[in-house]
Amino acid sequence: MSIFATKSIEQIEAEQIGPGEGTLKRVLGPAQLVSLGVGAIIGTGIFVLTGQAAAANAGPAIVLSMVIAGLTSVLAALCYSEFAASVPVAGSAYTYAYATLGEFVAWVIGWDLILEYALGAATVAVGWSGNLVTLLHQLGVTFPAAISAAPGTIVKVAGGDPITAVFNVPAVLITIAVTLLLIIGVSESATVNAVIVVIKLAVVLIVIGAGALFIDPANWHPFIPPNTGTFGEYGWSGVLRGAGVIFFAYIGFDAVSTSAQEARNPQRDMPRGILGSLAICTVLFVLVSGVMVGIVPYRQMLNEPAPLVIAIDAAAQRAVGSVWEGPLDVVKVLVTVGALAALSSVMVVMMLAQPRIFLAMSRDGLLPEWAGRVHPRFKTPHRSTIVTGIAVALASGLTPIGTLGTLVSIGTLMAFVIVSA
Ligand code: ALA
Repeated sequence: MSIFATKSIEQIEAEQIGPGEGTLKRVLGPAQLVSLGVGAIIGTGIFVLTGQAAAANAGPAIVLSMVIAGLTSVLAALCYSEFAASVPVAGSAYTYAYATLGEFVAWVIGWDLILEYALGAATVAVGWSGNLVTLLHQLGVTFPAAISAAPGTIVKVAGGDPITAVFNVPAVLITIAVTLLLIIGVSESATVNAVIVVIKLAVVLIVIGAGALFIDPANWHPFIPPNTGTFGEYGWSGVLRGAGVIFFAYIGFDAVSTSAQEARNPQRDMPRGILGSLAICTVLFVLVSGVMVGIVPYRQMLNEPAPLVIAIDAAAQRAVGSVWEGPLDVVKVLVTVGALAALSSVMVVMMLAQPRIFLAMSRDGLLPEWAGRVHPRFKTPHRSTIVTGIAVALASGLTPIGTLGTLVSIGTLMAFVIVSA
């Protein structure tokens, strides 16, 4: 047997029946698949990174960066759609590599996907922790700084000396909560995700609608600020660098493909889920970023972890004395709550995806048999979900967000390259 041996689609589908306890349930319809995609996509990228990319790289042309990153994602999404419809099993990029490039490449990409999904969830858990501490602070509650970040991280404390953190407790708690939900069932997880998706879509639409009233077109000029002489600092190179930075915002449409084995009608609905969610998010991202740099001069968003809050703040200052003053204060709190909700659902979908890759690898004998077991009642891959939960909890409790984010980008890029190949 060559390590480059491939498997036919018929063989892959036949092997999906698990030992004893059966297989995953085909329960997900088109709306749930689109909402899984939106759930995975809208998160840290749009709520955190957009301001940084506009301030440091693209200026108001962050809108063009969004379009470029969106178009690039569409190319990968077309490949994923084609595959998810023709090989509707749980393994996603891992299985597609097995069917085409052979077992060795599949094995490499199977492990690589841990970088995208498990560490992606860990990255977002750390972001969630930061947002929770901010929200508690807004509510007048001080969370102990020492247990709010990875070991060695210097945490600024209002009115006191900086503290060196020892562990990120909120990140671990949200990971445990998501793990328990995922064990209980895929329908339940999809329902919770759908509720969160409605909340975050509402928040994004409110920001677009309310913010649009307070745009000062002068902030859009010059649309592409002149390059500073350094590659990636404004000018066209800045637009491209910006696209690279906010590419993270689009990651997640591919996670839909790991649910192909749980889709009722994968041939019809997987392309709808993958391309539909990407299309919705691309339009929203272009609008949100355009509104954001229309309200606030882009340079003001440098190193700001909550750029949308800064934008709504600026709008609120312009609205003082008008009927909008009160509503905009509410919108500001909604944005923080929306960010927390958004990050939770990104975690749900990423941590839904990871055990399904393990399940597929186990069915092929590339992981032990227990990793592919499906719970007799819940019909979820409970053991690999627990292992994923423990790994994500440890990574998010102990690792700084910058390290995690870099590993996620490497893993995702590699997966997209292999799927396209
Ligand atoms: N696209 C996801 C996010 O921005 C990974 O959080």
